[in-house]
Amino acid sequence: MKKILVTGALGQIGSELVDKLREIYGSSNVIGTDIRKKEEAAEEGPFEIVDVMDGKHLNSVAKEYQVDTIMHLAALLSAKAESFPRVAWDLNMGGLINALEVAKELNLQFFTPSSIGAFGPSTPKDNTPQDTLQRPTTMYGVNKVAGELLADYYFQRFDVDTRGVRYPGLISYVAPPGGGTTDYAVEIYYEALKNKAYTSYIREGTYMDMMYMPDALNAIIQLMEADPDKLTHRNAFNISAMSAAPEDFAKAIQKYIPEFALSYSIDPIRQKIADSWPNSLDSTAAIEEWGFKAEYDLDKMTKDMLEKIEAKEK
Ligand code: NAD
Ligand code: AKB
Repeated sequence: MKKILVTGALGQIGSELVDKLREIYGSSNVIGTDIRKKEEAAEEGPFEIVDVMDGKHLNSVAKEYQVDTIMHLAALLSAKAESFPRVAWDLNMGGLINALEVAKELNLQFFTPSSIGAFGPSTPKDNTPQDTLQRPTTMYGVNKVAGELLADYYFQRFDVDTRGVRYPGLISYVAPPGGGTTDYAVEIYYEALKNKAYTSYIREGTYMDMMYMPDALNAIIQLMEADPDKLTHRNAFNISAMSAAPEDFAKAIQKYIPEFALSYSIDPIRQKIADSWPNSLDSTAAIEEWGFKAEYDLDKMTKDMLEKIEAKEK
């Protein structure tokens, strides 16, 4: 049985990942940690306040609970990182190396997500290969490329069992997104139900890869349980479920809310970030090496998102 510590556990991914891991491995075997506390309901299992910038404390909590795995999620996302680049560097790199050091010292399996943000304007835009040019022009992207390399380094140099994926924009209804470029693809569903209209800060025709949260969570579990002998790429597997632009979301929503109207008011900072990212990723390596498969396309996700948000907001 695994015993897993999750950092950044109250964020968009962590809020659902911790519950899913607890269903699989048992509540007492998943230790949620974050720099802040949950406001509303009590946690269903162990939870500790941990600032990932304090490596000693992270180490002592991992030791106290005798975990064998660390899933490191604490980070600043792309739009926020562009507003606070120095803070992003300190957290995204400092937190990561602290978590890797804990994994090295305590001999833990390690997971951390990279992103489509690890690519830049000179990367091939369509069906972006697994191994290709990575010259991102955002602080978030610089952090993600450095993070991919650092996780590879800890595997090669110290034999830490590091694994990771490059997530697309993630869409979910449980916790709000934390300040990324792809957040519009979550907001659009809430606004569709509330106001039957949405003003997108991303321009028409801007394609980015997206994925529904259940597929993102399954990917973590599958990759972490994969036979290590089959993994050629350990960190930063491209994974993709759909490539979509704002008008594609609008069309999918209009099947359920015909009067839904989409308008645009472009945010130049987030548009510039989006323009520097790929349109779609090639997931062949993830499919071949550990059997990655996405269950949700845009239509199936849209139906589920609208139903779940409606039920939640009642
Ligand atoms: P998020 O912003 O929703 O959550 C991050 C969490 O980290 C928050 O709960 C925050 O309180 C916590 N945190 C911030 N500073 C901390 C600190 N010093 N110590 C401990 N905790 C701290 O992020 P997310 O969307 O859940 O993303 C998690 C990881 O996945 C990040 O590495 C992100 O880059 C990556 N990722 C996310 C997406 C996405 O669409 N959500 C896509 C690609 C990659
Ligand atoms: C962001 O927009 O910053 C994230 C990501 C794709 O990494 N959703």
